[in-house]
Amino acid sequence: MNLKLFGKRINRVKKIFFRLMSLNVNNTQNKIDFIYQIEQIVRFYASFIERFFKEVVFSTKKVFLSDSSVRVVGGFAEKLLLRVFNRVCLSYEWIVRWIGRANHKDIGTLYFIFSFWAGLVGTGFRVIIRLELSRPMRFLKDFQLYNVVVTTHGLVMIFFLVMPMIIGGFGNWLVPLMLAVPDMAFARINNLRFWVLPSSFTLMGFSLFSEGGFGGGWTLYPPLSRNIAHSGPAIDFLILSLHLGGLSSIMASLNFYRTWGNSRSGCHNFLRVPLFCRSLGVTRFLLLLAIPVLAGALTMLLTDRNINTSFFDPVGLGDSMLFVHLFWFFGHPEVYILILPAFGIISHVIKVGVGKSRIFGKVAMFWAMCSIGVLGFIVWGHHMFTMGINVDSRAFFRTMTIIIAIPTGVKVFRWLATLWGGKIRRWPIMYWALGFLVFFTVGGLTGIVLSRASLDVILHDTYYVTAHFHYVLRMGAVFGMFAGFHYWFPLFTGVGLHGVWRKAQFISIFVGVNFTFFPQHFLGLGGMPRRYPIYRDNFFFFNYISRWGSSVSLGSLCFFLWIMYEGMYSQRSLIFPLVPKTEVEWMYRVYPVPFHGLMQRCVSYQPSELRKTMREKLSYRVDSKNSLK
Ligand SMILES: [Cu+2]
Repeated sequence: MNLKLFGKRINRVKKIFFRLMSLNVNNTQNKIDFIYQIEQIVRFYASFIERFFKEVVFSTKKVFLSDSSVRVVGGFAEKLLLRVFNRVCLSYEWIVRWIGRANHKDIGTLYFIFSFWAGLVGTGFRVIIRLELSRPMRFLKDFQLYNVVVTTHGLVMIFFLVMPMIIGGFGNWLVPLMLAVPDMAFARINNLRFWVLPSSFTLMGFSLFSEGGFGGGWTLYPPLSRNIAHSGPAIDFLILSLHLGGLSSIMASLNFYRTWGNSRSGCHNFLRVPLFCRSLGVTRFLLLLAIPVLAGALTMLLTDRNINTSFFDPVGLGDSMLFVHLFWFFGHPEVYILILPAFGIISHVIKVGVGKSRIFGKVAMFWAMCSIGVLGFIVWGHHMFTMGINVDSRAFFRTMTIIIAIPTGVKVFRWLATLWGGKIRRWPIMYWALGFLVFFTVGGLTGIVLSRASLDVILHDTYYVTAHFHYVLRMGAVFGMFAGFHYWFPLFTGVGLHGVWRKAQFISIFVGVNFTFFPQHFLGLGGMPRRYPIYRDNFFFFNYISRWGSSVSLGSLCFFLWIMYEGMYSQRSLIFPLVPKTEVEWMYRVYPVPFHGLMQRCVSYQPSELRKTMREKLSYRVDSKNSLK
């Protein structure tokens, strides 16, 4: 083994933590001046505090402070303030880097941090839900509060965990690497699109804490979302929050298409774009078509609430059904927005996990995703079977929904065909990928059950639906994210996580989520409705199991936090990834991937300068050869 190279790489890897947290020391003199000035200011304020204690506190004689103790207080204040201001000015560059700059890798990391944190918030809500349902009316004893928790759990998980992580996090990190381009096409917009997201999340927090919050479910149906039921500003905050989130998504989509369509180099033709990028391409298409419809519906709701229009108010000849149509025209593509990037991730993970250099039927995979995307726009009526929709429409929407099973089946069978004959490696990523395959299929099958209008009339708004979409999203999208996270984590950070513990974590979460959600099928078939904190005694048993499953997966999540901490702490460096050379994002062979990739360096030179540099390099080589002789 080349020891020098080995040592170099180890050093590089050890810098990862500092690369994440520290600063570039470029303008040392400026920084020293800056720190000196700050120090002077701090000393002034500290002396002011000391004088304050001496002249005000001490002179009133109410507080018995001796002269020396005043000096101690002043000295302590000085030290404390100095320390704080030192940190601030030392972190000046840190702040500029993480807030102001627009490197796609940094923004991807920010997305991961933000969405992971939002995921923890959503987890908190689901823990509350399960505690409440462990016995009827056990915990919150408040219907509205329970409904607020349920609503916020749904919104947070969809808009602030899955979408930002899978599109923003993975997308930002991997799309430029996979397309071999320097950065996203509009790097500043990329930065902006991230920073509207915390604002959006804050608005959602405002909604939660203003006048009891909004408890009408994530679908925001009127009349529950009209003034008649929620007169406070909670729903207005929520609408603004979703508007901002939608703005972020639209900016991101345009940016992606610009990067995909215009920044690719000529030799990198469309057929060679990796499947993850293609899945994102379809996702972006869905976002661009669906988000404006949601925005329109929400704006109409906003004007209904605030400037007395009556789009959704029957009294003014409006129609509540209009909102439901518009919402689900967005909402059904939204679930494909959540799951399609996971399809892309799983394709990569399965391909590498069985040691094959290509996925079985890549072209068909792409067209399957396209047809899922297009069909996703004409099935929204399957959410409205119980709302007085006519029989012909029911037949249409039912048929269309069942037809989506075909491209989905194409994808599942192609993943199986890729697995077939390969050597399935016992890597944690394969555990997650196989878990995805099995449970996504289970969720898809219950989806076919629900697509039958006659069955849906019975099962609508029961726990059967809850179980169905949690199998698709909790065990589909989130397992896909876990698979991708474990697969690309060494690429992002240069270190590996603990091999055995990751498998243990998978098994614990596998047990946890199945114990949580499988009993919910039985609850739904038994007729237990969603969104109620109270239930009949005969539903106790399955709710009890579900509650314990939820606790197991909570423990598993804590275990995952520990695994991440341990991985960063132990710094197990990645030297030779066992990834075929077809995987373009791994082509750097230095991990973590350099802050400025190879491509960026090429592009930043003018061609003439590049030629000059190349000539210099060549002549240097020739010279060194000659001198060796
Ligand atoms: Cu749907």
